[in-house]
Amino acid sequence: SFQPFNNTLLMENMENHFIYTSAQFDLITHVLTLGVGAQLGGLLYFLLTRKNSAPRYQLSSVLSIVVMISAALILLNQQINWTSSFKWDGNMWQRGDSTFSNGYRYVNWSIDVPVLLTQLLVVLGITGAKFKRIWLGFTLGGLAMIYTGYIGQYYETTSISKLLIWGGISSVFMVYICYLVGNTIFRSAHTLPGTTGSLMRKIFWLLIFSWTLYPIAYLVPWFMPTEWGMVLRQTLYTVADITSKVIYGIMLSRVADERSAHEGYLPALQSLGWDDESRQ
Ligand code: RET
Repeated sequence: SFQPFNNTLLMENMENHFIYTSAQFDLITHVLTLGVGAQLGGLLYFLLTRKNSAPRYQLSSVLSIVVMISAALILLNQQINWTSSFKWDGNMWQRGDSTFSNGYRYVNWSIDVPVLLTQLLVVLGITGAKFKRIWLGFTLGGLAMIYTGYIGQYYETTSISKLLIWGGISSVFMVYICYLVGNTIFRSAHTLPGTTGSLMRKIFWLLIFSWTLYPIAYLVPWFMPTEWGMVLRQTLYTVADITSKVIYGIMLSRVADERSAHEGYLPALQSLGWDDESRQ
């Protein structure tokens, strides 16, 4: 059970305050490893399919590659950090000589959140002054959301009210970003060819679903301060990482390919199998 250390200076994550069974400890190790594997698989996918779409959309795959590499590194770091922060006493996993921290994730999001949102603008074909304006909203809103949450997560073992207040401030920025994303997608979706408009709407809902998992993970110390809560939190992070980065990137590259095919770009027509009249 949760062991408060009664030390307000001790700003560390709740994961450090439990003793785990081998099943609980292994589940977290494995789920963190799954995260690394998914990002590396995604990396290979984007490297190999990048050239299928027209040059103007290829930047979306390049940005996915940037996200895959930075996420694979941070998740590998989390896995190593986790396994080196506890020691096996023959019966249970006990606290070791170092501290486990989720804070690395937040700092990594400083890169991934602006990059993931920029991909949307690339695939939607938004350029010039409009690009700059929306990009600035995404990036400033994203950084404000992340850094207020970063401060808040330091309080999860000492002050739930501070956790909730910083989380609330962070959520205001998240709502703003989601509004901006929805506005950008729904305004241009009806101008897109074929099924790409409806695909973009699906991407919007995937983004809302996957992004919502992060604040739920943030709130675990409030609604489930137990060993299994910690297993849940790391699982939520991994599901969120796979959907918000890998699946999202694959869906955007599908939109890029279909748009390229509608514009007559041969490699896209060929990779989609649309060049063969008899199959259409
Ligand atoms: C925080 C703090 C609590 C309130 C809210 C949060 C939102 C986090 C989000 C993170 C998204 C991260 C992504 C990373 C991809 O690499 C900061 C947990 C609202 C939405 C997409």
